[in-house]
Amino acid sequence: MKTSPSTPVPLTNAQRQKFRDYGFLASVPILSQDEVWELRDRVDHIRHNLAKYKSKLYEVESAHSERPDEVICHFLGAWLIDSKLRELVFDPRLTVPAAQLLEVDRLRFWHDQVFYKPAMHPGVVPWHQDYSYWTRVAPARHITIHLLLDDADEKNGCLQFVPGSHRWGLLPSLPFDSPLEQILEYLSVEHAADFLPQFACVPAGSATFHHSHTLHGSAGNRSTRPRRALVFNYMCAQTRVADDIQPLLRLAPHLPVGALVEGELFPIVLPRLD
Ligand SMILES: O=C(O)CCC(=O)C(=O)O
Repeated sequence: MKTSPSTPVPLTNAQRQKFRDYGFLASVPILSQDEVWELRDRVDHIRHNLAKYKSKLYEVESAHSERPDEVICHFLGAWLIDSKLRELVFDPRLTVPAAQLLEVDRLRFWHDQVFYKPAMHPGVVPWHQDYSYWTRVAPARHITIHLLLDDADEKNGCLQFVPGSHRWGLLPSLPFDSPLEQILEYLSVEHAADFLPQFACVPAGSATFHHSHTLHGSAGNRSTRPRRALVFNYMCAQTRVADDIQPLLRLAPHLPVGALVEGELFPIVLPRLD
């Protein structure tokens, strides 16, 4: 069967079971080589012009702006600026497997992220669970897709996951510039014994999928290659506001507690409504 570039390959039952058991799935091919090259250029353009684009993004990691030689580049909201990134948010190659793994029929977009690790850079992403940063919305039914724009391996700081940690309950959130292993201070004796990270070596154009409670992080880049990744965060369509002390994202309208998280910034991506 001939498939168009945007045709998703459904995940197998074995892949879905692996996600349920371990809390992550690697590595799923998504992009063609041409798309990878194009996206590298687009992401690099935004990164080189962060001062210009800052007001159009949800967030630029302040610790990186202050200490770029120590903290990696991380920003949210590039889908608002770049048309190809916007298309990807709705791309069935991302949304269909995400809905399959989340076990939902309707999927809503939460936000995107870019993580850029320059060559020979010490910056880490400390061990964390994504939902520890998202408790202002509920229920906790979210999934993260980490899509590589460079081959990622141990040397250039690929993502690492702790299998089974999605069943450990919610741990505290830590600042982005914390040391890699800070979370170990908060683990019970049992969980510390089960803290057995696995490296996710993933080629450019492929992605990992992880559960909102799976512990993950990444070490510094000891290679002469950059490690660029696009991240797409999705959630179930019924997600509601749990805390309305401020808007959920910098450019988002204020939604009251109990309101559905909906509107232009939080579109339904599956089924496609166009
Ligand atoms: O790219 C990284 O090293 C971290 C990514 C991450 O934390 C995420 O995808 O949730």
